[in-house]
Amino acid sequence: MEKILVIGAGGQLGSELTQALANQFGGEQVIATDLRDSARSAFDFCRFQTLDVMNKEALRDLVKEEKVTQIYHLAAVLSATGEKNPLFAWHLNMDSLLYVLELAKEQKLDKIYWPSSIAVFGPNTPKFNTPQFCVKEPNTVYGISKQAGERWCEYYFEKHGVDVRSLRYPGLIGYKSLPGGGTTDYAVDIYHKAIANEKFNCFLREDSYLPMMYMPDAIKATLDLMNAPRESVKIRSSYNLAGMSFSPKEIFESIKKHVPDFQIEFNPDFRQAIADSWPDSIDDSRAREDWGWQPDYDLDGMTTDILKNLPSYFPPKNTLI
Ligand code: AKB
Repeated sequence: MEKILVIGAGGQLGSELTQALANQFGGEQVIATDLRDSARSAFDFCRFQTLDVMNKEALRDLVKEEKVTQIYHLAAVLSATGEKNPLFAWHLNMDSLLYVLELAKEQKLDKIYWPSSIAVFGPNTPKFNTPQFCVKEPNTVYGISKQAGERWCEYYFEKHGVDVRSLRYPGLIGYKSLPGGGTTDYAVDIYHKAIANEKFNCFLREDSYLPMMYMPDAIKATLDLMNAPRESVKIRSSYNLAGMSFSPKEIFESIKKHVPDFQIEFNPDFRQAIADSWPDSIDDSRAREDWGWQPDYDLDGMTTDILKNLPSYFPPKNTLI
């Protein structure tokens, strides 16, 4: 019987992935953990415990007491926040991964999931249809920690047989939770402004293309990878993964089809340089070949779904319900 531990469950990805894991394994088999006790109320469908992943003794105790078999380690400082406190971001992102990998080796855990990101790529990476294997040279602390993390994952697989699996997520867009501290987060905020009938102030240029993915596709990819037979998972650093690519202007136009009066202005800030260092689009053919990856959503399909569902999760401020 699998026992699943999700670290950083209260985050944008964690809140939806934990629900999907509870659906697959049963709520009693899933322990959601987060640094903040306030996250507890979102996890009435599974078990919840507060956990600071930097407290490696507490982590080890929990894994041993609960006979955990799989860890999904989602806690991280993202790209924009990471630049404000680089040493803290490095410390948190790197040390926590090493604690989890060591624990997996020591306790002979079945599987580990750890998210990587398109942030592993940098200004010298081919920008279009970025290949799985190419020059990386990331220039954000988040990207550097993800690249180093990928090397550690592969190392623990090769040297210690730890079954660690990973995806290089594009910008993730969902309506059920708020993101925190990423460069791609404008593509979440813009929907909130649209349903509130407010003008959107975009921190990227109108033509700044980035790889993106709708959350249901990200959840599907994660479960598909984790449920794939061990021998099908041939890449143990992290898989390139693609859903769609668009610019701020294109997402604005997609929303305008539903909200004709919606307005936008562009005021690029320090996050523009981060976006400029990342690819426009990603070649994910290895994920398609090795474990059958196929996205379901394009930009307009995502926009329609978000605008239909977002108001019930985050009612716009100026609407009485
Ligand atoms: C970020 O913008 O930092 C993240 C990412 C692309 O990993 N969404």
